[in-house]
Amino acid sequence: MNPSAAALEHPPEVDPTDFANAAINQKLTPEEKIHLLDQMLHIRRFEEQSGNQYQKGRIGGFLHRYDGQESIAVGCASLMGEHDHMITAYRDHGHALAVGMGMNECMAELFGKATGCSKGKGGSMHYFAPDKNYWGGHGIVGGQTPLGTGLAYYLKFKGLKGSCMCFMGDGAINQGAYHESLNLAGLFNLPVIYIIENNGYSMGTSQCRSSAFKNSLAYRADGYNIVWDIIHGWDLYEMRAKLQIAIERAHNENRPTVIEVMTYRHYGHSVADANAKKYRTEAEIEQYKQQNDPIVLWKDRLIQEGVLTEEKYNEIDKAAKTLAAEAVTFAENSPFPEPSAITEDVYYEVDQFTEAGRTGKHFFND
Ligand SMILES: Cc1ncc(C[n+]2csc(CCOP(=O)(O)OP(=O)(O)O)c2C)c(N)n1
Ligand SMILES: [Mg+2]
Repeated sequence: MNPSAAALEHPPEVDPTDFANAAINQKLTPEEKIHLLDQMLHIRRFEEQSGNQYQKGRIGGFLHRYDGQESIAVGCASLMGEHDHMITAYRDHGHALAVGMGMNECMAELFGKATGCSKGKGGSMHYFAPDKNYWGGHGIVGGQTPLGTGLAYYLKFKGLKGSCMCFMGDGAINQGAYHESLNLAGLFNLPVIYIIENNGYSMGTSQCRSSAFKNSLAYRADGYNIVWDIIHGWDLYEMRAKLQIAIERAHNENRPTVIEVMTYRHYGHSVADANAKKYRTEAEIEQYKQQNDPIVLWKDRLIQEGVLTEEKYNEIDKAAKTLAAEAVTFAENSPFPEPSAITEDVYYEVDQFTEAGRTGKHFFND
């Protein structure tokens, strides 16, 4: 269980009785609300297929599923503008699909095929789409935090009105790189939003056994003079309402935010840990699945609002399942990369023969 959930001491900056009333949510059209559901279902059905295909031996390496956490990536992606960026850790499928990457390129990447988003050479933990402001996909716990801080530095340096949403797990907050990042972000006033997806566990270790904290994990931000907040991640309205405040802080004041999002993963840490019931009780898993599944909650909410019917839901879900199944066929039928491709795509600047690659000077020098 996530202890932080019981310690909501920080006053919310928007109406906590119903986040649907926040201006950013009031603006949503029925079509947009359905689209958010569609995206969450895409992720859920993609992950089901990824798990199935792994078990069939078609996928090598690691695989970390995002089932249960969908509303976080989808809520955040729905708020992205031209200069808003995302970077995350190895649990990266949900963010990828949420920013608009296709199931085919994502499934093919899992299969190690040349048609994958990283040409089959990255696998599950290394999805990238720079054209969609999506910077991966990183396997080293906390390794993405300095990179995300750097992206925010870039935005400020260039005078762009944007933000970098830098996602991590609750286990990453004890890494030195995270603290160095917070220090620089607080010191330089960088438009970065550190989003801790607190699913209660780092592999098989519960939050209580891995982190020393007062009140909440986000509260540590106080020490770096960074504003922080807590979000119940399973509520898409709350996710969007509170994240929007952080985005505006980044856009208008060039200031960072730390957000702790309460969430839960339905399955094991990775495929190597399919027996996730060893370190958490069956009752806890069931409770989250029954009461805190972001898709069920959003579905119920939309039916209550008269925006959705059971029939429409089934239709959307069926289409998501079909897309996921088609992605498997696409991946199966795609070729593996040529052995000669192993030396390609190692360093972008050199491969592309860019000015930076030739001169060794990057954007800070122009
Ligand atoms: C620096 C480093 N140490 C250890 C690992 C092994 N490892 C991979 S995932 C993980 C747990 C991280 O949990 P959390 O940050 O809560 O993310 P979650 O998996 O829950 O999304 C660990 C210890 C690693 N990849 N990198
Ligand atoms: Mg975790």
